[in-house]
Amino acid sequence: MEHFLSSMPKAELHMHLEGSLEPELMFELAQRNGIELPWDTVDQVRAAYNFGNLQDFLDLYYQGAGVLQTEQDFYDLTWAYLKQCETQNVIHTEPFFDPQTHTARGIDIGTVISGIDRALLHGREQLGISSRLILSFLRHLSEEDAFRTLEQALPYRDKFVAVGLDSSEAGNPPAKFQRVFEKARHEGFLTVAHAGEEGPPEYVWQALDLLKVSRIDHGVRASEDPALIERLAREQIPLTVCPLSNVRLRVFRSLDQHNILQLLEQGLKVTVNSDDPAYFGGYMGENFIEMSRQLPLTRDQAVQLSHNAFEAAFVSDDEKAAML
Ligand code: ES4
Ligand code: ZN
Repeated sequence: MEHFLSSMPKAELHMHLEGSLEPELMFELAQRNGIELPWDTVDQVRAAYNFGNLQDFLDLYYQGAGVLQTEQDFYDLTWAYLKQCETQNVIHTEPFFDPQTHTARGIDIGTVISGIDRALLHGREQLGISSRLILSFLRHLSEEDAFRTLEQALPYRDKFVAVGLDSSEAGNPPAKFQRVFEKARHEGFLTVAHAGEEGPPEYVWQALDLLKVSRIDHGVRASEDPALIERLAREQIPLTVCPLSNVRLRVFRSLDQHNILQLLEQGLKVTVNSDDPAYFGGYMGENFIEMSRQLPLTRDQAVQLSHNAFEAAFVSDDEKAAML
């Protein structure tokens, strides 16, 4: 089974590039850029990854991202992730990046996008991994800040296909970003949003009705609302579920308590993703393998989960047909 899961072609639709920063690269970039880190060793960094909740994680994640300064740093970060994809048979990926994490530190959005885009291009040419980039707004900041970020990104509009919404969910409902998402759609971008991770089912309804999202990131708390489950199933709205992330951030007590297989059996278009692989214990391969160890995952279900991701990808029908 584990060999089957490793060799199965996979697509990833929910991962944050800043969340693929492994401690080894964090130290290398800190040294290269003359930045002091609050840890002395890789082991100390990993020991700090004992999160009580989403906010604990985000505090560390933003601190780690501080070592990313130059175009080459963003290239190296993205390239390291793509090399992991290669070893795990991830043949298509749609990563997020958080421009505000960097522009707030005085880094130009062009530096960020150019480094990422150069690595994604290289990944297509050298590794045969297709990709689409998603710009994600930080929801703990204001809608005005998101508008400014979208304006700054428009000169690079051909480098990303969608906008998303991440960071602290509770208290920052999708409704707060209705106007900036409308502007993004008007500019031709698709939309997605994190909803129903720590936030209530109501936030999933808002993401659908107010932000007109094509996919819901996480969405696992939809199981608390039968009418919402019915809608997600009827409209075949993809959910980008992140099993190891949900356990590390204590959305579920353990993987054997996760509802991913129930959601799948209820007819929802569920996918498996790594979210922040450097922080949550693994990439796509580890997510599938840990699921098979702790849940009664069948081969047919694994194939269905993988197939769903290709179907939910932001690529043309012709490109899908070539990947499937
Ligand atoms: C995130 Cl797991 C998660 N939730 C919300 N925002 C995030 N950014 C990076 N990972
Ligand atoms: Zn996420």
